[in-house]
Order: sequence, then C-alpha cells, then structure tokens
Amino acid sequence: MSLPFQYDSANQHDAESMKKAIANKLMYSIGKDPRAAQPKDWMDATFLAVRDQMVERWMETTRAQYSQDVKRVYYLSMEFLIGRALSNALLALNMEDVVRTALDDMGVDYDELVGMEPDAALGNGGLGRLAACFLDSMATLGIPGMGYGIRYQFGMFKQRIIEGRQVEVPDTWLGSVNIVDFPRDEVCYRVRFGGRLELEGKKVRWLDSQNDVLAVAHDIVIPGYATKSTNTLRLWTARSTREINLKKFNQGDYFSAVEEKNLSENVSRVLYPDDSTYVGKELRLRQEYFFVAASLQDIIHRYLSTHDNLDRLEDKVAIHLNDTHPVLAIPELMRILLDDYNYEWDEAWAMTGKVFSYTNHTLMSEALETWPVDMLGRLLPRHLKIIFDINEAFLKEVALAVPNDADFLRRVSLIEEHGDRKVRMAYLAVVGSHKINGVSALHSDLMVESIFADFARLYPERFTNVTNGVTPRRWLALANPSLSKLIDGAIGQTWRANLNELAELKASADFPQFVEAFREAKLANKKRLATYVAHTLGGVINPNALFDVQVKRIHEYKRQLLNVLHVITRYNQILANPDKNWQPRVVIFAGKAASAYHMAKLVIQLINDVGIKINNDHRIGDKLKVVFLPNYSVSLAEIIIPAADLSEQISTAGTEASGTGNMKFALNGALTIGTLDGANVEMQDAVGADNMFIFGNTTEEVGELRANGYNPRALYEGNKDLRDTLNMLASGFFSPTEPERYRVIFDVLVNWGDHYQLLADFESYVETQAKVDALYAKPEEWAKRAIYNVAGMGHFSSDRTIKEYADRIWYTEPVKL
Ligand code: B1H
Repeated sequence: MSLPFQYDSANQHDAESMKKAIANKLMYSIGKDPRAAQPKDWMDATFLAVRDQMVERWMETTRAQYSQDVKRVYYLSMEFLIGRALSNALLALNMEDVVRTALDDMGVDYDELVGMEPDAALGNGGLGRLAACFLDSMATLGIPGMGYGIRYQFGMFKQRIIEGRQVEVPDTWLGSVNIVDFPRDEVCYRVRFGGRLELEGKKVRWLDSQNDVLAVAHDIVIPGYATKSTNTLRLWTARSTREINLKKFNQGDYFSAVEEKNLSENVSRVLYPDDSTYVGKELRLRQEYFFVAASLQDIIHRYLSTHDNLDRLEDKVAIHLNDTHPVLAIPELMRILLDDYNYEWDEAWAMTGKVFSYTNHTLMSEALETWPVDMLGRLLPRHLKIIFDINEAFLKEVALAVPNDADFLRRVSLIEEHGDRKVRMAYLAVVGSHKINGVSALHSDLMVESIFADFARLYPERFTNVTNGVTPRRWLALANPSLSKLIDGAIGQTWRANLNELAELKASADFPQFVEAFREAKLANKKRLATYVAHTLGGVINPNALFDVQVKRIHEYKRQLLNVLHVITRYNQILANPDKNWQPRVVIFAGKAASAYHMAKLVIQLINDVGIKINNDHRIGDKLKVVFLPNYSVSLAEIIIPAADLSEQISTAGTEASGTGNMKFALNGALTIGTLDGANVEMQDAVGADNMFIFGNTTEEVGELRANGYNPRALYEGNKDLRDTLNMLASGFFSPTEPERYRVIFDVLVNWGDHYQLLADFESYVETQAKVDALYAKPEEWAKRAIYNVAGMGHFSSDRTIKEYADRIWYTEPVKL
C-alpha cells in the first residue's frame, strides 16, 4: 500500500528525537521538571515540539511564495472555528505514531493528552467552520492563501445546562502559556475611528480621528496534509495606542487612567455569539473595521515589499469576503487608492472590483447587515463618503441601463431611504465584487431570484455557485479512526487527499465481510459516544439502538422543534401500542442558542424536559431515549457525528443555505432524513434517492403556502397524533411545575402562523421516520446504503470547493515547492 506522502518524515522524526524535543520544551519553554509536570504541561510541550516541525515548511512555503511572485488569496472572515490543532497537525505531518511512541515511553497517554487541548472556537457555526475547512484545503492544495480574522480573547461561549436551561459561560481558550500562535509585535498597524473630513477640490483628508487603536498580528500555522505547503492564519488583537493615561495616573486616578486602554482594547474582546441574526451594535461595526483596516494595510505592505507601485495589484491579490462582515474592505481599499496613492476614481474602482469577491451565506432578512448612516458617519466618516460616491456613480450607470424606472433605482440603491437611513452591506458587496457566489446550487438559484434579483439583471456574469465542502482530514481521518482504517484496507489511503476515490467503496458494499466490518466500526463509534454520555450526563444509552442525531445551532428555521414533535408522538404511540416490536431509538440533540434568542432557549429547555419525562418512564424502557449533550463544539462533533445512524437535516425548504453537518454525517456513514433544502439536494443526486429519506414540502410548495394562505390550525385539528402532541405541550405535561411554560410554542405553531411550516411537514416527517425504522430492521440493507452514502461523498470535499474558487473566482495557482 503506497502512502500519500510526498516526503519521508519517518527517520527525520524518530521517537527518540521526538522524546528529546518534548522533554526540552517541557524544561526550557514551560519550565517544568518532568517529575512535576501536569498533564497540561505535557500537552503544551508536545504542541510546541510538533509546531517546530511545521515552522520549517512554513518558512519554505513563504519563501517560495515570494520568489515565485504568486498571486495570493486573502480570506477575510470574522470567524474561524478551528477546533483542536495538535491532532490535526500530527495527521498532516504523518507524525502520530512517532509522538504516540515518544509519549508512551515517557509514561504519558497520547489520547488523553490530545483530548486536553481546548478548542479554538472563534466562530459560531457553519460559516466559521467552513472558513477553517477552507484554510485546511488551501494549504493542502498549495494555494497561496492566508486567512485574516480577529483573535478574540473570548471565543464562542461555553454552554452549561442547569435545570434544563442554557447558561452561558465565558470561553477562556487562551491559557497562561501561549502555545496557540506566534505574536508579531512588530506587525502592528494603527486603525482610526471618528474624526472629520476636510475637502480641498477633489482631495479629501480624514483628520482628527479619535479612539484610535493598534492592531497587533498573531500568526497561526496551518499545515497542509501530506505536503510541505503550509499557510498562515493571521489574527489581530487590539492594543491601546496609549498604555495608560499618565496625567490621570499622576493625579492618582488609577482606574480611569487604565479605563481608556480597556475600552479601546474591547474591540477584540469577544465574539458576537449570534448566528444568523444581525445585531447592529456599534462595537460590532468597530470590530469589522478593525480587522479589515489592519488586514488591508498588511496586504498592501506585503505587496509593496516586492512591487514598486500598486498598478498590478489585481494580478497579485485576490481578497475574498466571507459574508458581508468584512465588506468595509471595499471602501477601505478605495480610500487607500484615492487618498494615500492618488489614483483617479475610475481607475481605483476598476481595480477594486477585480480584487474582491464575495460569498453570500444566507437569504434570511434578519441576517442581512445594514448599518445606520448616522453610526457609520460618526465612526468612519471617510468611508461613508466613499460609499455615497460609489452609490452615486452606480446609480448613474443603472439609470442608463434601466432607464425611466425610479422604483428600480430605489430598490438597488446602496442606501435604504425609508425610516432611518441605512447602508445595505450586501449590495455594496455585490457592486464592488467581480464574483458573488452562493453555497449550494439551490441557494445560489434562490439568491438570484430573491435578494439579488435586480443585481442579477444588471450583472448576470457575476453570479455563480460554489457548493460547500468539508475537509476529509478532520471529519473522517481524525474523527473516525475505525472507519478510516476499514476504508484504507479496501481502497488504500489516498482518499484523504482525493476524496473522489471513495466511489470505489461502492463495490465493497456487495461483500458481506466488508458490510459486517462496516457495522462493527459504527458500533465502536456508538460505544465511544455512549461512554461519553455516561461520563457527562450519567445516563446509560444502548449502543444497539438507532442513534438519531440532530446537532447544529438551535434555530427555528432548522426545526429542532419538528424533531421534538416526532419524539413526543412516538412516545404516545409506544404507550398506546406497547407490544409492537418497536425499534429502540436514542434521539440525540446538541447545539447552542444565541444568548438573546428566547425561542431557541425555550426549545433547549423543552428537549431537556421531554427527556426527563420519557427517560424516566419505566413503560418505555430502552425503546426511546432523549439526550441533550451540552456544549456542542468542533471536538464534540468529532465524537458525535461518527456515531450517528440517522442524520437530521430538516430545515424548512429554502431556508438553510447549504449546511455542512449534512455532509459530515453522510461521510461518516449515517443516512439522512431531510428536506430538499440547501446541499441536501445535491447530496441526493450524489448518493441516489434510494439512499436518503427525503420528506416534506419543496421550496416551491413552501412559497405557495406562504403566498396563498397557510392554515396550521386546520392541520392541528385534522391530525390526531399532532393534536395530542401539541395539547401535551400546551397543558404542561412536560412542565408540571410551570404548566404554562410551553404554551407559547403551541401558539407560535397553531395560532400565530407557524412561520417555518412545521405542521405542514409533520405528517410526512412521521411517516418517513416509520420508513427509517423499517429499514433499520434490516441491518445489512441499512449498512449497504450507509456505505453508498460514504461512497457518494467525494464531491463534498472542501478540496473540490477550493479548487473551484481558485479556478473560477480567484484565478490563483498552487505554489511550486
Ligand atoms: C450561515 C451565517 C451567519 N449563514 C451572521 N449565515 C452571523 C450570519 O455573526 N453573524 O452576524 C454569523 C453567521 N451563517 C451558514 O453558513 C448557513 O446558515 C449554512 O447553511 C451554511 O452551510 C454555512 C456555510 O456556508
């Protein structure tokens, strides 16, 4: 069997020298005697020793990028949900065995050590995790790419469940010893805020800015898999321009002397924990400009270190905007070109359009950013003026293309005029980019039919689709060693870098021995999860039951509540018909709710309350269990996803832009029960309709109901199972100490319009769940279809996604090493 590695690291990094390296780090970097070292010290020391191995490749890559004067791509994102780095690095470098042996010799348990690393959770959910998968794929493919973001002191909050309710705890991921990244104190830029404009002819000067802050770079090494190619994630941290106010300090007012410092450093303090609703807080706007301004200064500085002027910027620089959060980069680049380098407007605007591209991740109106003109003008007066100037030029162009249509002009204007005036950031992104993409075929179609319909008429060639993907390294090789080993035995190891090879597994599904081994691998993962559940919650779950899993952010459109309605209905059915041969099920949930999202938090509480009732009902026994696992995170996903039999992807059709969890589950051999939403549609094309459980209304049908009158109450009255279930919620069956607790859920669904149309899909969902049971009763048949799912996932590698971005949007090529 040939290894996919282009280099041989075995003799370079034998266990003996690794032992020495770790021991050295433990003594000289951590300052601990091996006899006194705590597990955390060993982890830090190992991390540092392994990081050294990456640095050489990193430098070689950087040197090659400079000497080949390659075009680089800069991925600007407010979020990077990276997870643990050590195990990923060891996989990339093919050093796991060496480190395992080295640690073993020193009496340290490898798995325990790797499991100690805190997640870097600088993101909310799918959007942030996608950015992390993209970094992995860019490095692996040798694309000269660099991520730019914010080094939040507090990442995504930790979720505790106390008496069934979510409680948010700060995430202190940066330990006392910095092993996470390389601080670059010398890479430091001033970011200006406030002030006023002075106009002198065509020239604009931005003066007297206040509350300026310094951005200091911290670099995280991103190793490519089985290649020397190694990229950088550069995160900015805020530092006050004045350490302390000496005047106040000397007057003895110590606290207000440091207050200013604290305030300006707040900009990189905490990640906004809101996925898919936009908050409109000034601090958020400051965060956005902070990282954009620092990143652009850095990009320009790097470019000018090898070029005399900016004339060829577009040939060497591509800047990608991960949603609208970094869209201020567009007026910022204009500002630099106009004010700092004296370009003419038309020239600057043409360059800007060629540099930028933008991905839209959601169509939901509540997530589309708009910034009040007032706030923007106060904080960034120069940018507001540039945005107005862009709008003026743009509307002139539109008036020529679409003459005599005032309504059209009003619709596409970058400024929303009614009420308090606001800047529409998504429109600014479209006008200032040469490519705009959605994240699944369905989403990209809907995008040009809905929010960007007018713009698609103006610039049809700009709009495109790039379906999301996930990295097979973390999401199969690392998360699922038992299945990976089985696959290696069947088709070799190179699928890690060429996921299309998984298609060869199709043939294996005809071999009973392989099918049996596949089932054993799944069972091993289910046992691993059962052990985790026992440790964290104390409950016992049966690994032979069907594991039915929905893990993702808690949001009404994702319809965890529909899942709960099925659970309650099933509970009633089991009680009504106890002697039927019920397929035992464990229904597993995990996910965080935005801290101000009351309905989402109530759903978490409901899941826990339903769990208490059902899990303690002796009449039910093993037939049905409900589990809510606290603190969903990348590392928890790595335990849960490989253990799933059934993957719940049940959003209202037309609402989930893509989903990426759907891909991770199928890749790990779960069957999907899902709607025709997001990337589920393309997954069905890839694995075949027989190998997925598709149910519910299509996007079109959802739209028709919405347009022609939808009557959830009639559905409630017309279906006894549904009626019983909803009545139990309304009557306090699951909340005896507070009978009214779930009344509002009843009202939302039955009386207030059921916006996400749960009741419309209920019957179809419950029927489809019965089909799931029937298939699960034929274990070989089930396993075969699960194998077809794995085999069909080649297309959903983020390597394929990145290749498409590189070829069709960024026009970048791999660096030669
Ligand atoms: C996605 C977001 C998002 N779409 C606003 N939009 C945020 C919006 O902090 N904010 O203000 C944060 C995140 N996230 C997700 O992106 C989609 O819902 C998924 O369907 C998609 O798979 C994922 C990656 O494209």
